[in-house]
Order: sequence, then C-alpha cells, then structure tokens
Amino acid sequence: MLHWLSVVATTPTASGLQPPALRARPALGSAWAAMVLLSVLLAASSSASGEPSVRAGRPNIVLIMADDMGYECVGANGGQTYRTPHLDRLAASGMRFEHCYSQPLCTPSRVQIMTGRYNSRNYIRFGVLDPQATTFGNILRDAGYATCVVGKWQLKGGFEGPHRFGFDEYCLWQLTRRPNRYANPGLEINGRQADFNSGEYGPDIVSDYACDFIERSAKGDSPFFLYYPMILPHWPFEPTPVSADWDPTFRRGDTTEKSYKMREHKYFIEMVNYADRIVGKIVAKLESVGVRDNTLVIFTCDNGTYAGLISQFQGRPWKGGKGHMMDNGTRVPLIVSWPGTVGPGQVNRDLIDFTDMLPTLADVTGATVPRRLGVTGRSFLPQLLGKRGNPREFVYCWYFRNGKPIPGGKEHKAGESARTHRYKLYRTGEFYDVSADFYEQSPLQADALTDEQRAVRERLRQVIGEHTRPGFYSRQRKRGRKLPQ
Ligand SMILES: [Ca+2]
Repeated sequence: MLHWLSVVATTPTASGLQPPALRARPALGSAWAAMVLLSVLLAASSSASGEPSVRAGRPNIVLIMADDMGYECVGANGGQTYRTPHLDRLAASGMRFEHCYSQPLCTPSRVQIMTGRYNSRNYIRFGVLDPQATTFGNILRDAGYATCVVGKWQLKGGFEGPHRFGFDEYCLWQLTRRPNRYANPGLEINGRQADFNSGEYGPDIVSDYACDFIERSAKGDSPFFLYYPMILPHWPFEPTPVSADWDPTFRRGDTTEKSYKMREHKYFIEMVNYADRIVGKIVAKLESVGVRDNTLVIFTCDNGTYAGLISQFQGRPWKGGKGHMMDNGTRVPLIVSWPGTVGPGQVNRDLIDFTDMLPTLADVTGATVPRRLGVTGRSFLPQLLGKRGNPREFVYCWYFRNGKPIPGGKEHKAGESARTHRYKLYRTGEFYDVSADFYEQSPLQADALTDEQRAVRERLRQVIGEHTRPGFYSRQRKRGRKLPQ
C-alpha cells in the first residue's frame, strides 16, 4: 500500500488542506452529545420491543457505486458474461434488490443519489453539482461521522468541493482536471494533484486509500462513512493489472484513447471482473480490522452498461443502454450487506430509486434530514430489517443531460417518465408495458387499454405533474428549443 503522506504532489494548491493523518477530527459539539443521548434512548426503547437497535449501534457505512455496470453484469442477478464472486457473496450475505433504478447517466445519478432529490429540482448541467446542495456527506458528517470519498468525482467545486459536500478527506479522479484514470493515472488527493508514472493503476490507488481510511477510522472514536463512486468499468476499455496483456508503461491522453479499441468487449469484461475484485478487497479490509459486522455495505451502479455491449443474462442477450431512459439504461444492481442485522440470502422486489439512498442512510444512522432540503426519497431501512416498510409506488425520472434539450437531434435520449414495476409513461404520452417490451418498441395503443391500464396511466401522469420542473417546458418553447417528441 502507498504511504499517503509521501505521494508526490506536482501542483501544491489549496492552502489549509492537509493530508488525512494530519487533519483533526471534527470537534464533538453539543449536536454530537445530543445524538449520543438519543442513541442511548433509542437503544433502550428498541431493545425493550425486541427489535434491532440499529440507531444505537451507529454502524459504519460503505457505499460503493460502480460506473456503467448495469444490472445484467452481476452474477447474483442472473448475469452470465462476467465473474463477480465477491458481489455474489455480498448478495448471499444480505439483501439483493431487483428493481433499483438510477438515472441514465453519470452526473444525473451522482446528483440524485447524493442529494435525495430528483434532477428536476436541483440539476444544473453535466459535470456539476449545485454548490448550494446538501449531500449525504454533509448530513453524516454533521451527525458525527468521519467521512471520505474516493474514486470518480465529476462534480466540480475545485479542491474544496469534496469538503464543501461533506467529506473530510478524498482521493479522486476528475476533480479539477481529466487526465488518465487507469494505467499511470492523474489523481487529486486532499487538495493536491498526484501524478503516478510507475505502472500504478488508478482503481488500485483509490481503493488502497479507501482501505487506509477504513483502517485508520476503525481505530477512531467515530463511526465512518466511505463513499466510493468507482472509476471502473467505464470506457476506455483497457487491460487491467491482471489481464494477460497488461502493460505498466501504457499511457494515453483522452484524445488518443478515443482511437483505441474502446469497444472491445473483452476488456470491459476484465474491468467488471476487476471491479468485483476491488469489492472483495474492501470487504476483506473491513473483516481484517474487525468492523465487518458493524458496517453496512451497499453496492450499486450509476447507470446501465455502455450502449451496444451485449451480455448474456438469464439465458438471453441484454444490450447495454447507458444514456437511455429504458430499463437497460437505468436498472442497476443494488446489494446491501450488514451481517447480524440484515438477514442473509434475501431478495427484494420493491421499487427503489436513487432519491432513496440519502433518507435510508439518515435512517440507519439516526441523522436528521432538515425539511428545508426538500428530500423526497423514502428510506428502505424497514425492508432491510425484514419489515414491509413504505415501498414506493412509482419511480420518476427527469433526464436532460445539460439541463435543457440537447441540440443536434439527440432529443430522443432526454425526457421525463414515471413507472411502476410493469408500466412506464413518458411525458410525451408514450405508454409501455415494460415487462413485455423491455426495449420499448411498441407503445400501448390508447384506445386498447384496459381499465387498469388507464388508471395506472392516469396515476403516472399525476406523478410527472407533481415532480416536474415548474415552468421548464414553457421556458424552452419561448427560447425556440426543440422538445422531446
Ligand atoms: Ca456512469
């Protein structure tokens, strides 16, 4: 493992920031004292009722989110093209969700999962998180958690950005620049650029940092929250350190990598397998430092697999749909493991969307979510504890990559929809039975709907009306912008 204080800083910046070992823990204020008291009270009341005292334990949280690795990539889900033994074991140890829906693309999903709000309420444009936003990092740090983010950022904010959004420390790619991410990467670590030139592999470095954070935090007085939006297995598709043709001298800029064999499926498969290895590495670290049973581990993904890559899933082909609003762009893995608290081998079919993560983490930790934030997600903690809970009736999606219609004829990729398990309505009026029409080829004909279908369609129309961005369409029309047809 690298020694983090010796990482070569090529561009000293961000005065006031220090490497993690030199940073002081947040002061334990009155809010913390109140939280401890609350935890004690909750422990007393919950133990009296015989239910798990989840808030009393204040578990550590590790949230891992892969990049462009759809539902079909995980063996436990029925995937047959990739080897994911660590994820499969994680699923066997806890609860696997079959209907978790992200946004179709990186930034929209990152904004939604971090803020607990639909993109219609706080999305600006690709590559940006609203500087005024409050994230799950802010909420858990305020609740006394030691916080860290490693992996891919893509949300701007400068060297202070991750701190502003609630993270004590970070080891990231694509914070203030966009150099190589895989072999010989350029990263940014706690306010400093760090360029690696000796055959290092970006995903190894950020996961080493994550392991170091876990090890340090396990010795601390506070529980910890590790948010790990993975670099893998996003394009460019390249050999990994365990690939037969790994080349430690390999180096490319984003300009040249576009001419590489970027669509070679072989490397994508190897990268998914490597992402799985890293999940195993993180879990092994939790075990080796003795905190596994007191750590809630969540694995999900930000959007579907790269468009056009065909994988085998439950005996049939599944075509990747990243960037599209169809299920192959938005249906993602969700695995939750918390030994001793979440029972093993469970499969849950409830609808979950990315606004639900923040309220769930708050629920697990007893953290307060201020009403002013307008968080609309629902906690799925009850389901994790084996209860029915309050499952959502719909999943809503507002997707405009740049916050407005995309010029150049790509409007078909943008839009707004609401869905149940079975049916999906677009704002344009197209209405699909997605259980029978996965790729949304044949909208249901309005004059042939059953009474039940009409009722569902009307309810979904209301959902879109309730969650849409007020005035958005009239403003676009005034500006002469073409809207999705
Ligand atoms: Ca992505």
